[in-house]
Amino acid sequence: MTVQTVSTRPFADQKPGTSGLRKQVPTFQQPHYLQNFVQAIFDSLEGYQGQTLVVGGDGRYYNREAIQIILKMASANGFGRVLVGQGGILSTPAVSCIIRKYQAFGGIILSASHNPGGPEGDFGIKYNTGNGGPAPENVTDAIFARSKVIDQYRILDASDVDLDRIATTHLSNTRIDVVDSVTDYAALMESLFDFDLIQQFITGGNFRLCIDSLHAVTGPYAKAIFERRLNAPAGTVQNGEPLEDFGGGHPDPNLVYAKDLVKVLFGENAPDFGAASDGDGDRNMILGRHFFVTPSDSLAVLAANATLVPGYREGLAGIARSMPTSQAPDRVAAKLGIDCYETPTGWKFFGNLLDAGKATLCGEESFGTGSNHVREKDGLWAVLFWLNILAVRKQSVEAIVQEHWATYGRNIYCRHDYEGVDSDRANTLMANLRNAVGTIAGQSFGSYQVDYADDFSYTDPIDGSVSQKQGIRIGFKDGSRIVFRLSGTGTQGATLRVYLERYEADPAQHDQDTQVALADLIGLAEAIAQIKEFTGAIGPP
Ligand code: VG1
Ligand code: CO
Repeated sequence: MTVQTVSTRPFADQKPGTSGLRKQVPTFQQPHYLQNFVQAIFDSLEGYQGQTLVVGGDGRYYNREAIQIILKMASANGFGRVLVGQGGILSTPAVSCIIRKYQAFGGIILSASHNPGGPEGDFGIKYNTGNGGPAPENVTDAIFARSKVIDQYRILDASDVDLDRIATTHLSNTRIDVVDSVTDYAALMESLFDFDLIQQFITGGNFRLCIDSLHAVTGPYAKAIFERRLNAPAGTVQNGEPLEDFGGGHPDPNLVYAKDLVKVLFGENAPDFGAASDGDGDRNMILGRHFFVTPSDSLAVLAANATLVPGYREGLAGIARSMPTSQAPDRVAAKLGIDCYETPTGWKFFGNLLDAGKATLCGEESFGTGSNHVREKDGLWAVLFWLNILAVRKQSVEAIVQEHWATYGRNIYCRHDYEGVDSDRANTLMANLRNAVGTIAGQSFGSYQVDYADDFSYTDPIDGSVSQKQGIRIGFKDGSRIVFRLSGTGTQGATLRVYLERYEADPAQHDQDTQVALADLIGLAEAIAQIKEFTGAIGPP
């Protein structure tokens, strides 16, 4: 086994987005493309010689090939040990858990999350630091800078590692441990939740649940935890075999793409509880019988009920939410007398707050919820948290949410995505908004009086780093809000995201249909941003 130094030329497009580098599979399959990015990661790090790296992915097409390349490059670059999930499988929260548990130097996650997979689908790669969380912006900036000038990479000339057998082998001086994908993560879950109580609850005959893994990474985790450890009936986990192309679907847990689950939970004789997770297992969607819980409300409900759960019995230090997430969690924080932090979109911005002990629970409107137990959002953790609360309160999901709204008021909320927009036009739309914020402030639109309008800028309270241009916010005097930003996870064209929110204090108005309740704001958003003119879309998607 010899180390080869391979000459290469930079690719200009290796700038990580909201969550790592995501491209279509053929882009990653170009000679040297993945290798360049991996070497750029290693070149931007210091002090990893002899240290441990964690590697795993969501099982999508090209996962195994990528892992073999990374193992050989990790060895050639001097890592002492690599922990890799069996079959190359590790969910994103499991990688975070393993990095922390074994005090690894960092980890590499192969995933494009909820984006479709397969030979013509998407692939992605992301570096996580020693706290288990996504690399902060100064690290991803350094990786990108390095990728633009890289001229060689190091790789071991060796045969492939058997990823399917749990065993320890060596690549030159590097120890390679193929580890069970589920064990460490499942043990962490068991340390946080009352598994005995949840087991009694879901096997007691009065409660039925359905978990949909959308043929993505959580299948083995969900089967091990729900069906084997908690004794839920076989078949509780549907679409539980990870497939390289996710069965042709989008592994995106929302009302559109998790259609099998939606059909069950909104059908006749529906179960009491349903949940789905995404490609890499960090997102979750929570459903009750004929009832959808918005992710923003979910975070608020978990926060309000946290002390019912063993891992959070002592209470919360604080809550953090991404800026476009609804302000429902802020109301819980205010009542609890704890801080609520507002961060830019992307889990990497929660890391410092979690490390500093300022926030215990975090969430994003994009079906992401998590806590200080790891440094990623965590789909199955959220499902277990809900089940633990349900097992204690013995009420329906809908009743718990209705009661929450009666106590705190309801932040009626939705997000509209305008996909496949021409990038130049999308950038012009945002530039126009940016130029207009100064004049929008102070204006009135019908009954809506603008309270503030700005382009969100975040100063990290721990390290003082500043992240600018994180989305246009227009806040109204009655607490309503419209937010505009462009997605940073897509691989083709641009996606405009419009986030809409209105606060409703009156319980008699809480059963309103979301789109109806937000109709005025939707119209306003379209007019202010000239969405029709720039995207060609007639009405919300
Ligand atoms: C989206 C979500 C964001 C999330 C990110 C990664 O980003 O809006 O909240 O953190 O995906 O999630 P964007 O830039 O497309 O809006 V995942 O589960 O794709 O790693
Ligand atoms: Co994800």
